[in-house]
Amino acid sequence: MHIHRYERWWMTFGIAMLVVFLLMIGFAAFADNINPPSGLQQVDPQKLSQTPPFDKPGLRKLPNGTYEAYYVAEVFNFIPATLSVPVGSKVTFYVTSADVVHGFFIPRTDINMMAIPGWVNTQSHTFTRSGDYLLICHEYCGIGHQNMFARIAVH
Ligand SMILES: [Cu+2]
Repeated sequence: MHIHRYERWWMTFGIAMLVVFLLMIGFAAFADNINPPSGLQQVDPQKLSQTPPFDKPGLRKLPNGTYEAYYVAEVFNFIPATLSVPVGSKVTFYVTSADVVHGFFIPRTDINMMAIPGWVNTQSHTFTRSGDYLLICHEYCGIGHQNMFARIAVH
């Protein structure tokens, strides 16, 4: 089979780039220790209403002054719908879903997770700027997806 010289160059280039990108991902994962956020804790989505802390979702203040926020995502709400914390607060978010896969995204922060039934995802953020933050679902979850949001007041 004859392969044109330019075709061979492009194939070599394409395969070489694939190898380079795989090495970069491997380097980031193992040498730089960059991993997807948690997702190691499991919970029964059928029994969230009886499983602490998701039986009473909301904000907890820890003795060290930081906060933990427990969220349940369900079609088409976040529970709690509103939250308020003082400026400068470090908040660790714990999120799970009661039904289907939802998104958990707070623009202007680095909080960007999936809410997956059966799993608890975790990310932390320190709110250094005051304002009203929107928490939105950014994974299409059904007919009311565009109305799925909550608010976080930082003052
Ligand atoms: Cu959604």
